[in-house]
Amino acid sequence: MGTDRTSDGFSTRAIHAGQDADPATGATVVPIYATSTFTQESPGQHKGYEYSRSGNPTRAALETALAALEGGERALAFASGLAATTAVLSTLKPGDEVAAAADLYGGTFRLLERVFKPWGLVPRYTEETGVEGFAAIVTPATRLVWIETPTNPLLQILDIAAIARLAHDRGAVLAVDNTFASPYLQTPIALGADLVVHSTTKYLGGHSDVIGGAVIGRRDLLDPIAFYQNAAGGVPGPFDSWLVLRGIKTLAVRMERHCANARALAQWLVEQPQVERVYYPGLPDHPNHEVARRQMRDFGGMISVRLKGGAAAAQRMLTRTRLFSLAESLGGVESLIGHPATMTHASIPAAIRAARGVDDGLVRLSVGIEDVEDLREDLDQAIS
Ligand code: P1T
Repeated sequence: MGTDRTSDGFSTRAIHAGQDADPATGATVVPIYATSTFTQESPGQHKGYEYSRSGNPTRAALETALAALEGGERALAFASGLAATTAVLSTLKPGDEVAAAADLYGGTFRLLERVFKPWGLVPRYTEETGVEGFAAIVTPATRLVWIETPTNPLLQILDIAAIARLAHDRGAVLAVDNTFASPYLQTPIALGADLVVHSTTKYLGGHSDVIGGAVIGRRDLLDPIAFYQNAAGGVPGPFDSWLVLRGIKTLAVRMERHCANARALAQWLVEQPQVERVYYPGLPDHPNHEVARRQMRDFGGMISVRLKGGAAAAQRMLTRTRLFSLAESLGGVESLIGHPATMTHASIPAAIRAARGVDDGLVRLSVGIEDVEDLREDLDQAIS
């Protein structure tokens, strides 16, 4: 558990929040408590832990660190980002409505449409990135507004403060999936959001070696989610918790390099004759560049790109990179290239995807922290 160090700067919190020396042994780094259970002195008399589904010291350290980084009162860690999303949606009742931005990770859309809709939840989507789009789909039955920003995969930027005001005026809760930004670039709770959700698989873990998720927010909203976490049981094991905790320590320095590399590549891509459109919130002509400037510290490591040759050109680029690995996921130190239509967003029906601009011509880049000249050369030879 350890102290939360709320008054310290971001990097100090990343390295120290929840990460005091181990009380049992003095270990400087939080140990991997690989134990399913904890010996009690007498029934009900123990040192705060009984059984690792209900609580584990390594996971508790991660949860304290995550709460400190997002500025939330409490955090809960899950076995995946989708397990975290499931936990939030499970606090709703059949008949409740969710108002969501249309540009979403494909797995989140699949969860809403194919798991929670049959169960009775009513999801509604807006294609508009402005607050008016949400105003049009929020009804008296709306309990939850759900957004990603930047969005996956079109890198749209949504105004968290404005959408939080609308949600609260209409009696709903705003949850922000902060996976693409990470808490280093953006803290939605400070902007008015009620809940933050993460796939810790991405920038928080940072090394493409673990699957995890988290929910962060106020204690009153987290209490029913904590009940669900223990009752339903989708928790991360101690080793996975430790990997995320280890990744978090270097989040600030990694994000700075991700952002610098992505900015340089986005500016270079715009100049290339083969390129039709570059989606990057740091470009001055991005439709929501000003909102991004206001609510983010920098513009992130994700770029989407559309080539002039359409699907065929996209296919060539996807199979020709040597440094960028053709793979799902994002946010690791190594650069990845992906095809949302057939990979991360394949679970969205083709007609809906195409109408939203996620078609066969779209390529997504997760820019890693390698030398930017090498990354530029790789993209250059792949599109030439
Ligand atoms: O994969 P998992 O840890 O369960 O996280 C799901 C998830 C949630 N939210 C966002 C914004 C995401 O991007 C993801 C997972 N996304 C990918 C695997 C991807 O390549 O886009």
